[in-house]
Amino acid sequence: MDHSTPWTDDNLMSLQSHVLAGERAHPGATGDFSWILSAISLATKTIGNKVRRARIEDVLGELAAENTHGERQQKLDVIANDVIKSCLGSRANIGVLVSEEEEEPTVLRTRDAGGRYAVLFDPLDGSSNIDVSVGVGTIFSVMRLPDEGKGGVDAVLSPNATIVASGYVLYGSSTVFMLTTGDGVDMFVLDHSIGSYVLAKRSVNMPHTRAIYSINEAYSKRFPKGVTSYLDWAHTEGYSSRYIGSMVADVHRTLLKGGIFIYPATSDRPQGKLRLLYEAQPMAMLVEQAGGRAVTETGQRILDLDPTDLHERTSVILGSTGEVDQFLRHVQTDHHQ
Ligand code: P6P
Repeated sequence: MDHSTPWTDDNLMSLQSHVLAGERAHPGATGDFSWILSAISLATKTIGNKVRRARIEDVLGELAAENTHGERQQKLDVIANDVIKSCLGSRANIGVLVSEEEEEPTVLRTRDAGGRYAVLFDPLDGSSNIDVSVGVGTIFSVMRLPDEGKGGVDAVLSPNATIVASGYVLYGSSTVFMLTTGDGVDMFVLDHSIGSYVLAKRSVNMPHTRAIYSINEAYSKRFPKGVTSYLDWAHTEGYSSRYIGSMVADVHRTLLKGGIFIYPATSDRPQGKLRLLYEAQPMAMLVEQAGGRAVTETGQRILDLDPTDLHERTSVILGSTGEVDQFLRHVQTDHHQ
């Protein structure tokens, strides 16, 4: 007998109630984790407000400062970084914060002083697009630190550290919060009229194939041969090309519509451009939880990579399993030639 009625299946579920429901479903859950996600929710609502009002509050444009990677910082990058740190800093169970905007991590407390988690984030990815109102985003992952040791950077780089959640918030035509805690990907949209992220889609599931590739073809002369032979194949097969140049927006489209997002190593960037810990790995966890694949050009699973530096870079190939497999066939053929 079908007990479901419209109101039981689609009742209004906020991010907060969704996370609390998840906590209740895990006996022994301490609420630690929910406490962190609520801080990320608050921070991203604040950041979204700043992004939406950028022109009005004149927070556009570049600062004289550069970030740790020699990239000119946008004012909003710095503001977003400060907002996240001020929201997370009050959570007593966080040991370390790692930000794309800061060379050194913020060590809030040692492991034995209660610092069980690290939060790693790119506060405002794609920020160079803000001036032209293209979607930008916050990318984050929550890592449970190993029980042994003091905590701090060594704990974050430890192979025993475990990513327990990852997600992003896309500040686009709507503000979308994508979250996985290891049991599928759920999508929430910020309802400004009530100031809450409301559940819009449970268990996001990527199509197995989709003839869309996303890559910056301006670098074609610097791609390895396998990448160019894949692109020649895709052109012959009539694929569509979609590239926004904002990782969160490009990955969001890939998650919802399928396809493949490729940021490969190039001759001038042999390690790739995107950062492993707070861009590639959070996105890889989301993509895998949505039924896709996330690898490097050599076919290595991104989530299996052991970082040796907080800001190290990697090539990123992620998307529908059928599309990633097709790409690897071209690249691996190239390696054997
Ligand atoms: P390119 C934005 O600067 C970013 O870090 C990602 O959001 C985006 O995917 C990539 O760089 C775009 O890089 O070299 O194509 O401009």
